[in-house]
Amino acid sequence: MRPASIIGAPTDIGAGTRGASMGPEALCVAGLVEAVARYGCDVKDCGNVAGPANPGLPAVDGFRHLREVVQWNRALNAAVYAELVDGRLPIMIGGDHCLAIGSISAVARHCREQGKTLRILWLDAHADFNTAALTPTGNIHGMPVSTLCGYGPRELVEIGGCVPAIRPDQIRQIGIRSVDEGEKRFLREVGIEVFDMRYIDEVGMRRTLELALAGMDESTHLHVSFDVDFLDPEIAPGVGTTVRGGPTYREAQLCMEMVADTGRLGSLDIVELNPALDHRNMTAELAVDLVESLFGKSTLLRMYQP
Ligand code: B3U
Ligand code: MN
Ligand code: MN
Repeated sequence: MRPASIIGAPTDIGAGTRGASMGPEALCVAGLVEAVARYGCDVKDCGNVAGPANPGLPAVDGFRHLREVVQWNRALNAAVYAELVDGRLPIMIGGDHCLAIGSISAVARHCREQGKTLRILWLDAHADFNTAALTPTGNIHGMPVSTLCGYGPRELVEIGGCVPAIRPDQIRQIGIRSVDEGEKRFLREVGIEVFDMRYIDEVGMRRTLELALAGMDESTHLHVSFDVDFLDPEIAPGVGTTVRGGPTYREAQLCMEMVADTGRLGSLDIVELNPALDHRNMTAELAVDLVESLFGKSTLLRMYQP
């Protein structure tokens, strides 16, 4: 396993509910650094990137806090890119999901420069494919995927230095179960591959992951963007926008284990953990538990080989 670097981004600037800004601290209290150290050869805790406070203002022209979101994502983009250039696996801990704009645009730039192909797994209850015209809230954490695909304000789509940062065919969305009407139409139009909860119910997590990971090879850089609201709220209540009917503990474990088996994980986001809504840090501890599987914990336990 490549050496990892943990980068905190303590902000809820793109969210509708306050509190995700406390995510990095809660994940550290739950033992994230030690957990990754157990499975990665070396872990560097880079501390937190800095950015503006949350002014709590209403949306302007379809966006809440656009200027502040740009500032946070610029700082994060630089921090993530620096770790990639150093040959390390960045783990971005948010913070809300608007931060994936900064982290994934850095990963995409690095892949272009290294001649690698990029595959993104987007684990989320939401598609995060809104635009200023489609959004019911103005919250930019509902827009990172569309922004990365080039649909968004110039200041945001240009953060990684190349527009668009990613192509729709590089992304696979898993666990989706809450999509706004206009957003749904736009997803179809652009052709994002979505494995929604109904699909997972029908074919199972194993087949879903086989398909989502298909076509990868030695030159693939795999990025996992893990929105904690992907998980069923019964096991993960500490998020701002719970949607019932998410993956169970076992399904989520299998998902992480199958990613670990590829040996291609190159970068990771852990976002939307909201300690203000959690019970005794249980959601943070669950996220850390799943990250251990992502880094290969269970491959050590795999004894029965039929
Ligand atoms: N689609 C809604 C809700 C939402 C998206 N992402 C989160 N919530 N976390 C929106 O506001 O765009
Ligand atoms: Mn999300
Ligand atoms: Mn979500």
